[in-house]
Amino acid sequence: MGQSSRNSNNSADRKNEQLKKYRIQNTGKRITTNEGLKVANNDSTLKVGERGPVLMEDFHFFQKQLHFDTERIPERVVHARGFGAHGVFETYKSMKKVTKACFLQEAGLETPVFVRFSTVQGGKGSKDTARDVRGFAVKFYTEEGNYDLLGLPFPVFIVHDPFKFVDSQHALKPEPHNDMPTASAAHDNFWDFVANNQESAHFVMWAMSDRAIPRSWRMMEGFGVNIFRFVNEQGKATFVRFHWKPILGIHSFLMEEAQIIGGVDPDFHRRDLWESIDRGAFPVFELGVQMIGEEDADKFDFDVIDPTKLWPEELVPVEIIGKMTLNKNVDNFFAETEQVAFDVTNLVPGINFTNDPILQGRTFTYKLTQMHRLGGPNYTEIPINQSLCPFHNNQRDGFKRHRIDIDQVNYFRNSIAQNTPGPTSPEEGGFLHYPEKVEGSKIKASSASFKDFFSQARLFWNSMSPVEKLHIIEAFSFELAKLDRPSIRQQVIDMFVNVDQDMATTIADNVGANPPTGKHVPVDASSPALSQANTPHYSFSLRVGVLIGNGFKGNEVRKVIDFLKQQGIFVEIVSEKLGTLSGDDGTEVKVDKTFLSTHNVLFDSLYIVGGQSSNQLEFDRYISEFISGVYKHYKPIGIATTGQAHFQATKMNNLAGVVFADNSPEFAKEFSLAIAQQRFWDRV
Ligand code: HDD
Repeated sequence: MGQSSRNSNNSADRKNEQLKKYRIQNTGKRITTNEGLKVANNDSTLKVGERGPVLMEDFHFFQKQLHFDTERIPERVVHARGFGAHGVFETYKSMKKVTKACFLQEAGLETPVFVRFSTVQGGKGSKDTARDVRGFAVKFYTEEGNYDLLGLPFPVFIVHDPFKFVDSQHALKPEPHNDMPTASAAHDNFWDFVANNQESAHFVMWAMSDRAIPRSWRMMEGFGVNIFRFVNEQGKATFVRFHWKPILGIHSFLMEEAQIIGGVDPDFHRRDLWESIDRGAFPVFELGVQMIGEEDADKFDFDVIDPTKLWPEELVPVEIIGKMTLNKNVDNFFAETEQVAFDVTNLVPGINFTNDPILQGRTFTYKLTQMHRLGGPNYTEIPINQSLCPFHNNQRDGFKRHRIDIDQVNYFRNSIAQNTPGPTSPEEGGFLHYPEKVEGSKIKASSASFKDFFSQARLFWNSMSPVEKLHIIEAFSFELAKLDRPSIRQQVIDMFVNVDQDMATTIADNVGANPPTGKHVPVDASSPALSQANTPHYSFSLRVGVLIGNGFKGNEVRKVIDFLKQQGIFVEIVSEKLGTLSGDDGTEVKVDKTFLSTHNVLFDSLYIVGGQSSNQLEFDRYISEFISGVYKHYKPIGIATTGQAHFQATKMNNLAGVVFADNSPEFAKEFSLAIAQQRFWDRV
């Protein structure tokens, strides 16, 4: 097989084509049993007389009911709540020099992908906006088989030995005696685990930071966390870590917003993804790689295969090598998002394992969980999991086997089929494990080089802006205040003094613990790439709520709304009742949401127009409630000439980020710039 035929071709629609034959349209069809029998009655069970008992003979009823009784499958143990979308990955430049991975060989190659974003702690029905590490799982349907890149929005893991993974997740999940709390780590078990497994310090700093409450999955970074190897045609290996960089920048909610949204719209993130794809505002992430030559591995003050450490971008730059565009929503949540099965061992030639212990520990576990969830070993035949290239081997049978293997031979080596299906040489695209030389005694131990738990946790702290630091302190104070046991609070304070004395002392004061006595580790370095203060800001696809009643100034409001929409801003009209509102010149606007059916936390900004209403008092009260929420959360507010009355400057506020139509000829432009800025932290 030549090189070019192993490459992904440019048909991003191939997965779509493959799925097409499974898409069934039921509308307009006659109802049948699952065996295809047309039925004459679809309203009632079969009974003896109208009021008589139901008969066993009613196989149609039984099939319908029995199917319902079994229509749930086990939810994922962790990452249970998630949502997926289809897309395409485009390679920017050839990576031939470092990897023979087929989909990275040439600029312009396109590979279909399926992505599933998830939360970890909560069950399938929990809220999207929980403070949590998330999942960012990408399946590339390459010409050489499926390649899965499973990521998190943090670059580091909670433990460095997979033996403790189960403990960490048990401790994170709701406490077993009362199954509380849902989708939250704010409980004794989690923090007890943290204090007694101090390698978690770095991960916990990320979990307490704004990274754990993203504004949108579209504005969230993804990290492959584990350390992989790129391997080129010559067999030369390079250590590699993967990064997804959202082109909209990295943005977060405030803790209070995330908590309120958990109640008023628990589906916020999936709705945000769905709506942006639906409106053609496709989420885009660039793929970056950090690479360290094997010969340079010893040059750093951290062990490069330690998954609780990051490689600072200032030391090891991120090279951008492609982009992923999510451009199609699923047709059916269960068939696609729920049945998609990711596996860290889904590799292609050119991408290989290292001795990163967490990666090693993950290698067998995904297959088992998919077999358990999806009812046996044939889950790779489910349409969303099928590879684009055909598969051939001698595995047979098992629950729900779809394919009909027509060969007599189902073993290797054989003479009947001339030893086929047979292996492929590495030169022709056969996968080989990297022939790393290893030696040593069998011991149950972790490397001493992994045991600096606090230097990078402090590097992270040093890299935060003052606002981000404040948010970390608030998050710790919130979580620790919820614990039942003062002793755990104290253990956590005494642990995190190693990261920063002031931070730990302030938290101790907030939660009634004793001030810590220790000192933080002597690290002054920072990594500006870790701070969200340095991320790009755009107004594109942010949500603006227009609070409006009848009698608005048609000309003024129309121009502003048109301008915002031209910038790709999502505009929603909010008023007291659904229906149509009229302006002074006959301009009409359709109301999208009522004050009751939405909430100020669901908007990135407000445009206050005001107007008349049948219940003026109530109308004005709602507007002032919306304003005070959005003002409190530092978000931009635009005030139309008619909206002025709703917004009084006082000695108590400095009006940062509030734009008035009255004193600005370029109001729409200024307002959209304020929307792009997103937060005005200097507001009082
Ligand atoms: Fe894992 C799911 C990512 C460590 C065992 N993992 C899962 C998902 C992601 C990750 C994104 C969700 C996939 C989906 O949407 O269906 N996991 C990671 C990363 C890790 C990591 C980046 C560390 C670097 N995981 C890890 C360890 C183990 C597991 C150490 C066990 C030894 N992970 C699982 C699992 C899950 C899973 C139990 C649950 C649901 C599933 O696999 O499909 O097998």
